[in-house]
Amino acid sequence: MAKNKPDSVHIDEDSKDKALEHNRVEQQGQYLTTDQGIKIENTDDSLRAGRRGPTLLEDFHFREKMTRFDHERIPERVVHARGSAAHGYFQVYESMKELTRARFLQDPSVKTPVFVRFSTVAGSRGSADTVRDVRGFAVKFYTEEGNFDLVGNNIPVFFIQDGIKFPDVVHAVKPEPHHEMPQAASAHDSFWDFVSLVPETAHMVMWTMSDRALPRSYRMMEGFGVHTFRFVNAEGVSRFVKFHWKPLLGTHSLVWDEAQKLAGKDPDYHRRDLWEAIELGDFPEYELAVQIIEEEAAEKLGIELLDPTKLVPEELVPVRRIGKLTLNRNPTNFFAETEQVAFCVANVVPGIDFTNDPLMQARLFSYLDTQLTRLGGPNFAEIPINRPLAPVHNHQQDGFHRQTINASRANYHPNSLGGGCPMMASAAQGGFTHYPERVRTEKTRVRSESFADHFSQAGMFFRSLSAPEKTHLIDACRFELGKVEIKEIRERVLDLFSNIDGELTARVAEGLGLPAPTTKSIPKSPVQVAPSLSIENTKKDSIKTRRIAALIADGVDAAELIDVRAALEREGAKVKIVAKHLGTVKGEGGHAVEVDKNSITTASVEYDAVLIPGGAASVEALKKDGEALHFLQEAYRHCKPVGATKEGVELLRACGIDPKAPGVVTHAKGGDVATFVTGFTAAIAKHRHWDRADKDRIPA
Ligand code: HDE
Repeated sequence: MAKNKPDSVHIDEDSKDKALEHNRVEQQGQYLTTDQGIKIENTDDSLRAGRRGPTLLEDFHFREKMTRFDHERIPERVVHARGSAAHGYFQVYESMKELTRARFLQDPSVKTPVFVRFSTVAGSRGSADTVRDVRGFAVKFYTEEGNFDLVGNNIPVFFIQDGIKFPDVVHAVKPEPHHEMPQAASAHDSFWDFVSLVPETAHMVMWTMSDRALPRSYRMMEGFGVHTFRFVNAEGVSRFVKFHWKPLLGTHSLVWDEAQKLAGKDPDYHRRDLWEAIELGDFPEYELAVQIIEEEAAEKLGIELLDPTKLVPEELVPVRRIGKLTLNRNPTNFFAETEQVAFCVANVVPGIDFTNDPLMQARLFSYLDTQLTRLGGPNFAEIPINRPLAPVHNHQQDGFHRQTINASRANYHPNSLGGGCPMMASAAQGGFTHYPERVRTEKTRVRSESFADHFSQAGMFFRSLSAPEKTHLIDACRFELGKVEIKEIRERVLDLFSNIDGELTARVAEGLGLPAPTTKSIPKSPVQVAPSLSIENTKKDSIKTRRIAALIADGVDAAELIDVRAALEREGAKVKIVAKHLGTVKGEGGHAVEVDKNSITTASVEYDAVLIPGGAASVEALKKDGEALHFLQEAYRHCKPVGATKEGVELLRACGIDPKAPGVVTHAKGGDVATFVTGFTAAIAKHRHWDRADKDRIPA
């Protein structure tokens, strides 16, 4: 039916959920049918000529069932193949009117629906979650003006300065072409060969060797837009903007030994963590933050804003928190939503614009291009998860799997047959106008001189880390380069490192048994040390959602365990009772304690802290149980908080653990439970206690 008025749209937190509802199909109480709706009487036996005879071609149900199965797979993403996603909403704290005309950033009462996909980069769809890698942090905002995709990572810089090198860096890090090894790992010759020959990788390599590449949880990592974007306001004034996501639970990481063990014990560790948190109502929250840089200030900054291997330290340009993202709903179907979602850097709304960062420019092309293959043609924006809530009207048509039935005879512009519709929209009517940046220059393949410094920020990052973080980074380099087979590559990487920092080079060289090259003269960064880059300096004020294992056996002091558990859970932690067998454990005085996990199905690496409750018989049994001893020793070695009450303290001693070591909290007989809980809570909030001098002699 012809209409005179443009469609208007009212968006609230549930709009996308309601839109998806049209595509959800409930199977409960329904008959099994073919794709044509024919009811089926038997799906377990194929149609055959006689009971022992051949299957007949006319069995349309068998053929359809098998054909559909044969074609279930689509190509996995060429990078970021392994991912997990969630729905939620975004709300701005106050109007950003002065900075941008983007409508979803104007009104604090508006809840814009979002879909967020987290991912690893190098591994295949079935690879483990906890590998050393960058994590993707892609957010699709379904705004009233159309979709805005902020396709970021958990690391604020990138390996290369120009997108034309992306196929090279990805080929180098992916499994090697001759034998398709190793899976989801950068610890191999081709990656480090590339690094050693491309010095612009130096800064990002510092990040990927750091604890940032081993997040504890998708809920506990930062996100970054990486490139410099533009905010443009209604007056057409443009300012540069860097986007950040700050997790409200703080930023926390795993240790490498733990990450490797988790990859075997629970390859879905991050996916499960995200899923379970949302199911339990512990909704992950992140603040959107921006660094705003006026055009005039950009030149004086001393940092090339178009170079994606550079960040702008928070110490130089403050980070302003402008709104909050809450993830509150798991997808209904992994394939339909998480797998088929298509993010694109080019999806922006009026008020947000691009810059000439050559990496960003390449990305503006690549995403839609790859999705044409991955999602089987040009109509993937019609897939429910990708469909904007804003109305879509244009003359695009046909192609594989077209859903929309355009009703107009006029499929071109200009037209008179369709009354000139769809119409153009001026800026005042919400039309997107590109920021009219002045471009007057020659065509060239030459990179700007301002992109020449590859080392000042690599050095700044390394210098900004705490001593334990530096050691983790150095150990990571020793591990990765230790896996490199060709000695010349190791030597060339050391040579590269000698442009970054002397201590780094010397300690990595020592681990590799190679001479350390002399340190080169390292260019100075405008900020020499940026404390904000160290995870240790991020907030550590809550134990919400931390997983605590209580190791128990028959004879546990059940009354006290119940008190301690309740107190920790009041702070938002999750206490899991771990024992030799499932069912119940008999507590002192006959209390029965329900067991959550039997020790054969779980391991210390799945927890943030360990509690050893009192009870003489329980502790005596644990002392003779190798699994329990290993559990505790491993957690201690991974620098996790350990709490022990009464006889529980004896188990620490049996494991060679000093009850006075950092992050070990005890309470002797007759002690005050409340004081113990306060101390243990503070130790858990700190997440890890790196300053355990004796941890390396603990066998685990
Ligand atoms: Fe991507 N990237 N990328 N990337 N990227 C893809 O798009 C690409 C880069 C990022 O959960 C692909 O649909 C090029 C930086 C995320 O679905 C592909 C360059 C950052 C995701 C692609 C980069 C990212 C992708 C693969 C260099 C952080 C996963 C499948 C010029 C700011 C999104 C797809 C999801 C996915 C290209 C560099 C983040 C091939 C050419 C820098 C989070 O188009």
